[in-house]
Amino acid sequence: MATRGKKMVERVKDLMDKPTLIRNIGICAHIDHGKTTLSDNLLAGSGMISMDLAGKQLFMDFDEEEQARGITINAANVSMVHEVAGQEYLINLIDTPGHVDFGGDVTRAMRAVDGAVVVVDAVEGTMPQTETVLRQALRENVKPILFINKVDRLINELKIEKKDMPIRLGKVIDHVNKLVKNMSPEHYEKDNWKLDAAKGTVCFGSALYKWAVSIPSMKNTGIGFNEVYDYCKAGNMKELSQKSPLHAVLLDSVVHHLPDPLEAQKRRIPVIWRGDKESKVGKDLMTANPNEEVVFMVTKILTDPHAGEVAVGRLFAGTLERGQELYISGTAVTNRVQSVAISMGADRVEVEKIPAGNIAAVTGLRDAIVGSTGSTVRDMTPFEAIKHVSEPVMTVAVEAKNMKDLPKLVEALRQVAKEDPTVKVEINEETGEHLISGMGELHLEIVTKSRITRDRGIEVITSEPIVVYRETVTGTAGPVEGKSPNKHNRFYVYIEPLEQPIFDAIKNGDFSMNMMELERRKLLESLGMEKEQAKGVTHVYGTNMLIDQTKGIQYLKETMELIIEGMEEALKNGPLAREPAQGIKIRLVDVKLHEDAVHRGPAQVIPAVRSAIQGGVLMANSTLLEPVQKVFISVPQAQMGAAVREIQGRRGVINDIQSEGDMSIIEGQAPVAELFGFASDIRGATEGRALWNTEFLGFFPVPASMQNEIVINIRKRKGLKAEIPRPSDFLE
Ligand SMILES: Nc1nc2c(ncn2[C@@H]2O[C@H](COP(=O)(O)OP(=O)(O)OP(=O)(O)O)[C@@H](O)[C@H]2O)c(=O)[nH]1
Ligand SMILES: [Mg+2]
Repeated sequence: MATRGKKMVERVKDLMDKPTLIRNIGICAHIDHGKTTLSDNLLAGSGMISMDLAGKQLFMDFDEEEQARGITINAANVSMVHEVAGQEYLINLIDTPGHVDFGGDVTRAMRAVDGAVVVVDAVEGTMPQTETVLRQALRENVKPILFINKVDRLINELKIEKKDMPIRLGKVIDHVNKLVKNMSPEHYEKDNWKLDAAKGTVCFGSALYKWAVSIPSMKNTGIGFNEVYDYCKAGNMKELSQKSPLHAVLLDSVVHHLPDPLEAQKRRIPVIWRGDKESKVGKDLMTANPNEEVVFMVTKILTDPHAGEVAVGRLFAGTLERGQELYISGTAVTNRVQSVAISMGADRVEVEKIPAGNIAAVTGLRDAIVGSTGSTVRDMTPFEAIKHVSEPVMTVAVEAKNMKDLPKLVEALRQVAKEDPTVKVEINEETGEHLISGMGELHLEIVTKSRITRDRGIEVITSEPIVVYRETVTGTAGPVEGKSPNKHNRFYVYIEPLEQPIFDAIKNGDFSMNMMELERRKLLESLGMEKEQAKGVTHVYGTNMLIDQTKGIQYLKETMELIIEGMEEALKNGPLAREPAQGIKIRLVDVKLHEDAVHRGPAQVIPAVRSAIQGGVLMANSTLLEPVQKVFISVPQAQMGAAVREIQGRRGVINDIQSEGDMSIIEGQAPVAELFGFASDIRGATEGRALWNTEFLGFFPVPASMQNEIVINIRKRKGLKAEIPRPSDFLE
């Protein structure tokens, strides 16, 4: 690998500044559909690993935990060169995980790439995560092509007949097209992103046995479905893979149908960057101009035992070089670029410079977190935040086993939070009991066992996971008066539920405070907000909105920062159970301020605003929300009843049951709180015959009859007064 890698680097370097010869692609799919095996094929095709090892080495699953569990946990990057029709191309590839707990890595990878190879298992067909990854790609304006994998299983295990093969495969394509069309009619129709075998945007094959075909490839190789069928039946896939190798067929499709960075950035910048497209830097972003200011977005942070922290991301403009000072969004500082490198799976190879349109690994950006924009431009409008589809639903408390590890643990937790924005960390240096929230049990296990104990040698005691709740309002209240401790400042607010369409727009990134003001107002009005209110939107915190509807109040402008701080304090830990608040609209309608700045400082304004909001929330029918997951179960007919009962017994709902041959596909949903232990229960109930997976659905109100009890339990656990709080606890 070392020598192969070296030569490769030289070839990569030669192509880096020829954007039309670059493709930045992500491999994404439902769990186990064969992404990493497919990536091995491409690596072998480029000569980076031996063809014999492809499919066994799982080069991109270089973490020992990944090898041990047989799943991908981390998205991994590699740059390689392929020759297509006599021309060399640079392929920057990201292999993403399929397990839902690591879905955040897929979302982040989609920001770095321009095209996606969506892999679908020919036997399983499209699955819940297929839908999710497609949605993520489309949202980022990343163009998909389709690879239908494991076709060998269709022939050798399912033993379908030759004539049924095109029908069966056609069904998968139709289904994927239906998804694309529903999710994004514009992409489907206007951009012509419909997947079309005749055009070559669909390939069929077997990553394990290293062959593939597409309609264009059939014309060149003479290998079509008939031949594929015969080779598979004859157990001679080796010859098939020589006549029609996967890497050649698929990369042909990648090169012809996925956009180069020049074409892609024109289309992608408007959705991922809200700054002025007509400005100098706006134009440079749209054209991936390598000769101007640097604009880099960090999509992944790795900790390397030697190099320390490595920020990997997409360079959208300028050329990265050692020694550059980059402003890091969200901080007041600059960081000096210490090295720039290209990624080679677990390894990185340092290079002199990397021009726009590539994926780069940079050291020295110690203040960057995943999602940061690093730029030579001061006050650069940052890229839009990466919107994750799932939210943390579970929390564990961790404590250092040895006192001496206390500071190291705090440091490790800070680092974990920087690397993975889907992990929420709450550090409590007083009690030493820190909270880590994540997507699920596996996610939390990886954070505690791999990231903290294995990578950093810190032994910890971890609690059982507990559910994360949210608070919101379903009624309205106001005007609620909040008084400052010195009584000289008063704030009057209305508390209301935020309109659902606006809530959704914030969640999926259609709305952002980075938008130009007029554009922002227009959007809010189109989503049903009154003009007056849309004009007053001052701050968005999570999915909560502060609207200033006051007029001509002296000193208000200079006080606004403190008001915002008060809002954030009130909503970070809601008044009901100190869980985060969501979907609350706060309208500030009147303010009285002391004319002397000394008497309207932080110690006065923050508590006044905070208490008005906390009291107001409790008056507006405060409601506790719990996370709910979709549950998909595939089980033989005979065990269907038992599987259904497993969901229903957990305050669950069955949404759909379909049968396919002898199998039933059950789609339901249930609260996370009830799903602990589901794995072993469903195994027991169905004699181990059920295949199942879950996906985040959202936060929903707990049953009204249970709310008080749950609130009191959370409060007890947190050491709060074991009573339902009242508005008067916050207001005078
Ligand atoms: N029969 C057959 N098995 C395959 C094929 N491709 C992959 N597999 C097997 O499917 C399993 C999963 O393959 P991976 O490549 O790890 O799948 P993945 O999509 O990367 O999985 P995650 O990253 O964990 O989501 C492995 O046991 C592979 O050997 C194929 O074309 N045919
Ligand atoms: Mg994988």
